[in-house]
Amino acid sequence: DKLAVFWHEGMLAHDAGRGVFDSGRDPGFLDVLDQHPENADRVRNMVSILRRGPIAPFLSWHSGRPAHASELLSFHSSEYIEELVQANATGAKKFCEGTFLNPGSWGAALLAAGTTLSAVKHILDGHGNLAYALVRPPGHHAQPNRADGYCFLNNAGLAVHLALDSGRSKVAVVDIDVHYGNGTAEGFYRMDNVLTISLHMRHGSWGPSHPQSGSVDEIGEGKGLGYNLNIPLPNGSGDAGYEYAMNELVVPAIDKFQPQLLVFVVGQDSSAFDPNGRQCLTMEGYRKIGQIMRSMADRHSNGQILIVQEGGYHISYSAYCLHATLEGVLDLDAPLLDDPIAYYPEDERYTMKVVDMIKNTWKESVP
Ligand code: 6DK
Ligand code: ZN
Repeated sequence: DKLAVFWHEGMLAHDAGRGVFDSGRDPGFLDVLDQHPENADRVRNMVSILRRGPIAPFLSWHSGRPAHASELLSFHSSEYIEELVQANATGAKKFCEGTFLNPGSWGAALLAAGTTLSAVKHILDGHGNLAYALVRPPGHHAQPNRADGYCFLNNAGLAVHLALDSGRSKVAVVDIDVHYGNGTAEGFYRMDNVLTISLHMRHGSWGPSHPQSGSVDEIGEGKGLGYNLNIPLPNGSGDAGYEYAMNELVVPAIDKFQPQLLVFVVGQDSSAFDPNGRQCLTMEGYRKIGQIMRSMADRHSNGQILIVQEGGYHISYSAYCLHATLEGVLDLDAPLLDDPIAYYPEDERYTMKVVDMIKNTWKESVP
């Protein structure tokens, strides 16, 4: 069974601008501004590694499509959609810090939502068990009433609603983007048929961390009490910490909930090299998380997983981590792709040995 990749190059038309890492003052402090971290190039590299990397034979490619405005109302309010349509008609609008709707953005956002719907429909219609929506702009901060954190439409949330409407009675969302999936959590906060789980940077563990919520005591409300699991992890958490959190928290929660569909919300900004995160996952950790997700899907949802793309800002390592994650989900016998960057020794005993050697050499060579 191949993993179906849903993609549409129209999503490259969203240009979020430049310079979000400068001071925000006018004039800024810097002459050379970086691209907005959520740029088209990062996704171009994801497309190319999936087409040209060793995973290519295990994938099939499918075109995405724009969502109809009416399809957005399962998750979003009509007032908010009207606000987006107006902003697009007017030209451009800054919704909040780092979140710019420019000409081309609305078309891309509609494609991201529609492409995610196509991906989940592929599973719901029985065409395959594994589908990946390679989409931008991202969605997991987008709330029913509000754009937030580079996101306009909650792509994964819309897919969850389509699954529910198609007769799946329980859906679980596991979000490993380094930021809290606050929009998705909010959309399902009062529901007991959608279990939302997010692993993310603990608020306060790093200056500009986003959003300012996601603590462990936010567990849902009303009927939804106990159906939102937040796993805020300390700064610097890596492969071992994430695997432990998956096995000790996520797996038992999913086993108890017994979802009929798993939605795996992925962001490669939990990697060790991401400018927008301070966690330390490597390809190995991503591969392991992918494997764990697959084993849960095999146990509960007939192997069915919808994977939805969110953040991931290192221009090359994000693509590699995506490759590793999908390898894990495919449950291949051996890793297909070596890590080009990350190498960590077990501990620093070797460093100390080297320091001792230098100390001796220095002593012997100085007259
Ligand atoms: N910084 C995402 O990866 C988006 O989760 C992350 C959005 C991070 C926003 C960081 C931010 C500030 C805030 C105030 C002042 C300066 C900098 F949605 C995803 F793309 F997936 O706001
Ligand atoms: Zn993120």
